[in-house]
Amino acid sequence: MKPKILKLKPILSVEESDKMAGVLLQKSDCKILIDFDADVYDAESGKCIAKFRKKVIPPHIQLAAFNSLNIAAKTSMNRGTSGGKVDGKVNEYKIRSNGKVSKTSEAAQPVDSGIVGYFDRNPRMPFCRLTAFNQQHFEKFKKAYPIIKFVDKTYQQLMPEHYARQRSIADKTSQDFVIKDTSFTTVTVNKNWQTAVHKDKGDFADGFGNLVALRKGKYLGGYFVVVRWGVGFDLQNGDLLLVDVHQWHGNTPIIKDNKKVIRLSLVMYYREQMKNCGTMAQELDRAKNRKKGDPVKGKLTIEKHGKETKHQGSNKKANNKTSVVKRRGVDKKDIRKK
Ligand SMILES: O=C(O)CCC(=O)C(=O)O
Ligand SMILES: [Fe+2]
Repeated sequence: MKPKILKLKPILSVEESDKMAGVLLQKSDCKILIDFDADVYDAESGKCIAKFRKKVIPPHIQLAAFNSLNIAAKTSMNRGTSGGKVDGKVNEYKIRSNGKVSKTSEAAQPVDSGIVGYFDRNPRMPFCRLTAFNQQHFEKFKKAYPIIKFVDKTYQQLMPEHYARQRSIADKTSQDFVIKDTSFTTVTVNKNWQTAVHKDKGDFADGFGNLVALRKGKYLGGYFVVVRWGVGFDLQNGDLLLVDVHQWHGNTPIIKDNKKVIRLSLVMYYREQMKNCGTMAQELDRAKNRKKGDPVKGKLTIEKHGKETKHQGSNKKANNKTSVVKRRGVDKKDIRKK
């Protein structure tokens, strides 16, 4: 069956949708619910908002991903706007008592969200690295690889132009920090979490979010809603949603049948700044030799004994060094700002 083509008029202006930041949506915010194959476009600009495909992911691939990634979503305080509002205020970077802006964004509420794959530099950790999950559970990561590869292939088929641009950047990135043979560097894993209205940040600006929900037990809702068009998607097991995550979006409440129910959502993407990563060996050197004020951006040139170091960046070498990083305790907290 061919997907339905829907051309939707916005129900909110840009200004009105901006005001939705941090809001927890209600079911009534979802004016049109999509639970069939559909390509959704903005009627005014003609731009694609989303492509939704039902039951495309084989069950054994979903199950392997669920079993290995279930522990990836850990309580996090770093989900920015998507954590919701506190006292009517959207979470922003905190101003410290000394007047400086805190480098860590504090979510309004702790949420169960984690990251898998690789991560870029940030002020607190100015070096590219494996996520803590990949360092500690690489075998589990390997079991989740088939779903990542499958989603990547489907992304290529459904959005060839966006994919080609994203893949070209991924191919130019140090392969030590790209999920092998894909256009992705990173996967966000959320557990039973109704995200408040937010826009994703840090991912490839011209890319689409690739979303999957792995469901265990029965629940209703948890629809992924793009607020400006009031359009929601009901992600069941096996479904894939490619969506413009740079539009305001959030979930409707997740109404669980019982306490054991799990909704594990996976968001696969390329982190824009990872194009600046050196090889693993270079980044680990950077982690070891970093000094206050090291720039976060830009390719690395490491000076050692007056000479520029040449790195071959073999994986074996990198993995050995990873344990050094772990011992130094610098992998304690992966920061994600969305
Ligand atoms: O779980 C979902 O449906 C949405 C997740 C999301 O938007 C995010 O992690 O940025
Ligand atoms: Fe999002």
